Amino acid sequence: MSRIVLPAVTVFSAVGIAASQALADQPKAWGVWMQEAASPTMHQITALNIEVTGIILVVLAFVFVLLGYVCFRFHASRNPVPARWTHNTPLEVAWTLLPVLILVAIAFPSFRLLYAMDRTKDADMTLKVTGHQWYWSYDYPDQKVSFDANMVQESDLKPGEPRLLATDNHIVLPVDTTVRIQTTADDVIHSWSVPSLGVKIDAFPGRLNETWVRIDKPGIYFGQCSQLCGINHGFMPIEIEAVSKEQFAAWLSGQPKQTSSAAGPSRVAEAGH
Ligand SMILES: [Cu+2]
Repeated sequence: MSRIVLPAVTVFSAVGIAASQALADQPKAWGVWMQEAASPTMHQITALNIEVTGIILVVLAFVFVLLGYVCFRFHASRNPVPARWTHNTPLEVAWTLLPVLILVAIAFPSFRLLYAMDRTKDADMTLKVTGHQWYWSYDYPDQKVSFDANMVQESDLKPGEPRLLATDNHIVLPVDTTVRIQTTADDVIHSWSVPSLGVKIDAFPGRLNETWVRIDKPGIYFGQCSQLCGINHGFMPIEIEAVSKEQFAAWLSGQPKQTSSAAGPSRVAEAGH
């Protein structure tokens, strides 16, 4: 299989090198490929996607070549008297077995990845995420920090802040740190999703879901609610600033303990730590 996917890997890794100059990725106009990976989960998702796309292309090419051959070879002018047989046991075994083998070959890496991204035993810290109509609130239970994060309205955007993605308060997380993420909601079902970190997890009222993230490099990462949750579903984005462990500690010490949105955190970069 590795020989089959090699051309695809070569093409896409060239794209990856070009994109890696930006610190953190975000949605772009006319973007078609996934955002640049910034966590082990997303690196594996990207790799699996390339593998499966390779398999799809091989199957697609095979079917089209076969179809072309049949159109040509059995055209009425070349084959005026059609054969009358309707069964061919070896052929039927082959076209049943081959797809099964292909699906099994896809299933193994898929399940391996599903279990890897499910949850972690050894988290260094916890971030609790609560979905509301229509904003997110965040708790760092061990550090006793809590705040709400609302979308920045278009008229209030500062230069460089992306429309519909920037939030007034935002999550700050240290890089190279395994963070347990727990999600819940206080009204309807939401979904907390950050593409470049490979996280998409539903937030249910009355239930705690868990996943984890480990961010590779500093930068600002954006996400959106991904479960239709009402009229302002499209206006409850997610903004994460990943910083060094030292900057994170400095940010934490500047946070008011156990208060909600009143005095929100400022961006670490702006505060000049
Ligand atoms: Cu929502």
